[in-house]
Amino acid sequence: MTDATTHDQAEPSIFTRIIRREIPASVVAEDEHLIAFHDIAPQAPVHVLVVPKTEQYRDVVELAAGDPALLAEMVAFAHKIARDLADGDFRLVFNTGPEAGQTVFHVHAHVLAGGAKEDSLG
Ligand code: DGP
Repeated sequence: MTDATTHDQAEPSIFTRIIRREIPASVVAEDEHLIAFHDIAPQAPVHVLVVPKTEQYRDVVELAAGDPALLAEMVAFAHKIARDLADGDFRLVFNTGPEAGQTVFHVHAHVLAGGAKEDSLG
């Protein structure tokens, strides 16, 4: 069975299209394996998506099984973004499966943080 949410997509994911610069995004960091850009519908003062450039893994469960080192890179990337854009503290959310709210089946982490360093009460 195929539908818009299966992994065997003939079409590149929306995130692959951002990686290829086919559609615009506000990119905050990028390296050989990962890209990070602001979420189009932010749920926190800082809401950045960290996305592997490979679209081999549909969710964090597949990624953890297939390439745990890349998952560790995502965590380190998220920490750097939280330090650069906020006070260093952050939530890391991996929606996993449609019933949990996952809508893009190209693994990604939501980095949610408090905002500008000068706004921090800490
Ligand atoms: P999830 O629900 O966990 O699959 O998160 C997908 C997120 O991707 C959602 O918060 C909105 C974001 N998103 C979807 N399309 C685009 C886009 O074209 N640009 C950007 N920047 N974010 C997008």
